Amino acid sequence: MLKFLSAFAASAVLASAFLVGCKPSEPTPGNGATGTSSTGADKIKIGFVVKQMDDTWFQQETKFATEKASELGIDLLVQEAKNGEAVLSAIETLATQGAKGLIICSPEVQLGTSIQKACESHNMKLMSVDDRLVGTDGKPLATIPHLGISAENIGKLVGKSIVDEMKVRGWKMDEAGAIAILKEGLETAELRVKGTRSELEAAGLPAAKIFIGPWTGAVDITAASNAANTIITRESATKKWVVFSSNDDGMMGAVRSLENAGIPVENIIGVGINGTTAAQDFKKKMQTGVFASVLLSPRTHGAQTVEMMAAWIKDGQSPEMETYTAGTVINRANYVEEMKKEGVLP
Ligand code: FCA
Repeated sequence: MLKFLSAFAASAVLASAFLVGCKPSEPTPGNGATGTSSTGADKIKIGFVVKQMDDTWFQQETKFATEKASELGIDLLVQEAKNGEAVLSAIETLATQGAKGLIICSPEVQLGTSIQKACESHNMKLMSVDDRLVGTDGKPLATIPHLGISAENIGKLVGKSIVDEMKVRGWKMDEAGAIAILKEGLETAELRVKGTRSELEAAGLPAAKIFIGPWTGAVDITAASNAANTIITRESATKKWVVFSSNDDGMMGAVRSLENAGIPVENIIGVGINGTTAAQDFKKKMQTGVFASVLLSPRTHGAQTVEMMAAWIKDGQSPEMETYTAGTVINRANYVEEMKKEGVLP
């Protein structure tokens, strides 16, 4: 069954679930008779493995996950794994530490089957967050519960925000070029970019002026900037640009490249996804090419997956197989208010 949650409805669900159902268990006190200490040796342990701690999204998500875990009396073991090898060794370490479950945003979703097998061999329950795991055939592994964003809809929100701002600035639809920084082969990224693209094309931006910059290697701001440079050099006749990607980092790398190439900020409309990294630009006194972002809910992704995994381990209650969250457009005018509502510091 699919479950769609708005970020704020999800918070409400979390809050009410906590009030009615989830009595936080007390940490098990030390017991002199058996020699156990009060260091948490008896607590349920859950691993939370993420692909990229330099993306502020994962800093926030793991922070909320850790807070929820301590509220539930669970030991959350957070680890960064930047490649497939690191994921598989993290699973072994977690098993040695006695973890009963794993929540993962894998750097390589194509490793899905190996991750699933490794978890099964250690009797560890498995859920994915953000990036859905795929099998050897490239199709999502439907037997692994997943919580992610409603990717195509959020991509459409990005597209609408770009089109609205193009109108405000009085741009003609066919005079602008678009740069999309895309991690190919990652379903959530492909869907986000597809959603934005469809809005731009529907508003009259020619498909031939949408340039995809493949985001390879480290998938960070620098790599996005490098991918954009190739396009900017080739398309030097284009003087007005819109920029989008699967997240803030991709968009911001391309915006920085345009700014460095001497394109004035009033000729750049960059709209990201996540919100937390884009907000660093909203804080700057002078306007930059970063115009807006879609604020997601790291609280829902971190806290709710921990809550679901805890209920699965403790009460045998299986999680929803698919849960999708929504987002809210933020810009210089509303980011402080919206981020406070979401519990993330602007
Ligand atoms: C992906 C992106 C992150 C974040 C998350 C919800 O993992 O890489 O930046 O947008 O989805």
